Amino acid sequence: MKLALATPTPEVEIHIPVALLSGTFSERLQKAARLGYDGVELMVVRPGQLDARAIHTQISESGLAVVAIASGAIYLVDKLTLLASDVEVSRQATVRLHALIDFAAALEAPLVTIGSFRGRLAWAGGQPARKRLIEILQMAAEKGAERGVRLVLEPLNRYESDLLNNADEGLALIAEVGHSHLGLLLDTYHVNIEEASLTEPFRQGIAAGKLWHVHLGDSNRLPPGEGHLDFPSIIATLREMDYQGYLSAELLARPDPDTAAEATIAYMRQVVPGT
Ligand code: LER
Ligand code: MN
Repeated sequence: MKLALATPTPEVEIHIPVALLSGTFSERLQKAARLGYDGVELMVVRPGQLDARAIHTQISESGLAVVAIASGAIYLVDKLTLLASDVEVSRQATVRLHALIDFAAALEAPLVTIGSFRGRLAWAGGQPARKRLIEILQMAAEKGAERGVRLVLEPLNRYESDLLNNADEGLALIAEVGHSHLGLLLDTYHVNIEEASLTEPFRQGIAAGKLWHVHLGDSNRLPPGEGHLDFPSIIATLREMDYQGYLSAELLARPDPDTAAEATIAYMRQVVPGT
């Protein structure tokens, strides 16, 4: 099973609490490769400010794969969400999502994630906004299909989202959108808060052919092994179900971003034979 970690692209200047590794972008790539990670999940905010070709070359030279383009930092930095109270903000967020898909295609990244970037129903006028999200996702998935990029929706815990808190809800919305290029991302930290079982949601997502990405974080959002989640059971389920995606560390950079990245891979090597 392949391991990745989440780290920002060079234009992101503010601190992202769940981003790993310190130093320049190039130093972070070198560190990830040296630690033994297989890939990086890039937290992108303004793709228009990035030279995709140069980044593609830099990453290829590091020997890493770009496993996903993450949208969460867009909300943190630019306060754009797909479901915003201001229709203009929502429009700008949709344009940004399309730019992320183009950026992913340029980097040959297979996935674009949609977690906190989707916004909240409460901000966008309640239940009717769900229909708006479905339309936005249909159009974005269609663009993804043209570019060879898939989108993954991430259920978030109830304190961070009022729309999609668990795998059931995620899979239901994905079925409503009904597009081959929209799937599911499960984050072990959110699964622990919202689900009745720590393993069934993974089984369910894979059985539906929709679980394409996994975020790693322990019960306290620290590196795996530093909380009380049963990672061996999660990994056994993923193996049994022949999960083909990445496990991508997106967790609190404590005590510092390098130590958290080292602790994650050291622990995962113990519980995932062959990493
Ligand atoms: C936020 O808690 C999270 O898990 C991110 O992946 C969502 O954007
Ligand atoms: Mn996550």
